[in-house]
Amino acid sequence: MKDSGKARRNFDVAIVGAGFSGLYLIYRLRRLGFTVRAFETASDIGGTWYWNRYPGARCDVESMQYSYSFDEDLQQEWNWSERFATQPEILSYAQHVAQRFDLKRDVELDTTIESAVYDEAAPSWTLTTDKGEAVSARFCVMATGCLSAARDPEIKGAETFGGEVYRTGNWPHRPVDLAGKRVGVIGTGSSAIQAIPEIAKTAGHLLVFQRTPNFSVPAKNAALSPDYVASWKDDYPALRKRAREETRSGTIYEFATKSAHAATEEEREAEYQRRWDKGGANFMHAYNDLVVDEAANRTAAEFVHRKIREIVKDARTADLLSPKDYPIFTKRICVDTDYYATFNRPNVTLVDIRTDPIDAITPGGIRTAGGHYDLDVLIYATGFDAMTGALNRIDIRGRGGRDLRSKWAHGPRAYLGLMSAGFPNLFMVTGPGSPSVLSNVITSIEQHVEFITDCIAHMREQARAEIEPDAAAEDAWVAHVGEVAAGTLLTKAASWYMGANIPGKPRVFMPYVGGVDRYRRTCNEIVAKGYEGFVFA
Ligand code: FAD
Ligand code: N01
Repeated sequence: MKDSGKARRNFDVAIVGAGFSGLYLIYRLRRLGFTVRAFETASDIGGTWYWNRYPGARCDVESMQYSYSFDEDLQQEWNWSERFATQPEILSYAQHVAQRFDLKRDVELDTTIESAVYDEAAPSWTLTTDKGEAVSARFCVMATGCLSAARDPEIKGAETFGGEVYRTGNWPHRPVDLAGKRVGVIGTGSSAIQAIPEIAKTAGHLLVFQRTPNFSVPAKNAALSPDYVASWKDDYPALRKRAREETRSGTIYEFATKSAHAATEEEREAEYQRRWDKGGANFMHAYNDLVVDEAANRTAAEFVHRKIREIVKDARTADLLSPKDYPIFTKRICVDTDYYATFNRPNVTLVDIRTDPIDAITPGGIRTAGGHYDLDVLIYATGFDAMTGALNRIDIRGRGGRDLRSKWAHGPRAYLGLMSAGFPNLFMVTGPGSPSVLSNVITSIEQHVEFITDCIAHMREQARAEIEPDAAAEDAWVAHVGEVAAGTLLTKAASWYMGANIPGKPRVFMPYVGGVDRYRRTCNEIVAKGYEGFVFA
């Protein structure tokens, strides 16, 4: 451990991360009278919306819903300009919240937490920063994000590339000029699907290196009308309550109550078309069995295949862009603006690296089995070590010096996705086993933060020093998360939900498919029963 010689500091609660989770934690804990300090790698707050500033980056949950609900004045005073907010607008919203509640004074920026070690005698956590400073706190909350550990793929020769290199998950803060350049994008996930149409507008030539095609639906983004904004603001408390308590996704969509099999082919076509025209992820709620019944699912997948064939003029490119080896909605649905149509541009080429794999990155571009592609710019849109990546990058040691990485070597284990047995007083926001990435994440963040901060306040009232999950309760929750996922089609895709995008990562379905409504009820019942499944000391 490096030693800065600075006096060791002590807080009631240490928070790692200053995205939407970390900011709300500071707000709640401070109001409850706790001393708190958040540590953030980035040079400013905002998390996801600080790092992912690639061209075209925006939200795919409608802006009237992708925002905090905890303060009525806040949600009334903030004005979103578009149906799906852009990254700069979401970042300025985060800045507005931080300023309004004076949150930044408790955030230490440009500071990465490298380790967190539990001292059973104290009891407290000692966090060590990359500057060699040690900070101690009775409680530690990991607000490190589910999609914050961006990754480069391991491709031979990557370090030899002589041109410019960018990553969607860590895009530069200065303007990037791609005008007239030969640009290569590796990856065709949500980030690439948003970025590609924008990059194509300026690049001299854009080569898209695709291994697995993704299903995408049009955003049909537009400026928000005053009437639509008023329809939300006039009824915000009730609508937020509905999203929280009556939806699986924490977002209000048009939820169907009937099976795809209950409709005729013509009715299905009309319904899919209506939702396609309206835009957004609402498409996936056309029938109530699309993620549980393969035949029902195929009707939606085939509709999107037909759309791709209609939009993309070159039949071979259309075929390559059509996912065929996993059901639709089993990877996160992408929401785009002109993605498929972009492949009609003369300056855009799709390279199928499934049949013509990348052999190496060279000083001048990418060499595949079939040839060499000359590039001035290489962009990695290759995703994240999701859900566990940011936690595993920290050396976390709990009771008896046991480390979390070893405990999770065969897959993450956490009770409610909030705490892991053997790691007392260490909480996680949107941890594995919580609905997190399957929901409007801000809805989930608010629920977790309220649970965690209420629990810490409860411990103060009850003069309790320690909390951790009972191992049997944790085992039962992990089994439940697996069972619910197995009852859907979601385990049928090699997705990042399953850890399948990271070589060597255990194939375990990580988020909780049961829904935010059911999850919230479960958490409330657990609290009502005196924090059932948790052990206090
Ligand atoms: P983050 O925003 O990821 O913040 C975590 C912070 O922790 C980061 O700033 C990171 O630097 C910091 N950190 C991590 N480890 C350490 C460490 N060891 N030391 C110090 N700091 C550390 N969700 C939706 O619901 N709807 C959407 O439309 C949507 N769009 C998205 C688009 C993109 C491009 C991405 C990547 C994610 C999207 N998400 C979306 C998910 C998004 O991550 C969440 O909505 C939300 O912003 C997460 O907030 P957070 O504070 O929990 O985590
Ligand atoms: O990452 P991804 P992302 N060689 O993992 C490819 C949220 N998000 O950043 O599928 C070649 O989805 C990989 O190919 P394959 C959202 O939750 C939301 O795009 O592994 N290719 C894939 O095509 C989303 O799901 C929005 O075969 C390689 C791509 O890289 C999540 O973040 C916007 C490779 C990675 O796709 C992650 O999205 C953006 C290799 N070695 C993000 N390794 C919204 O719209 C990886 N790939 C709200």
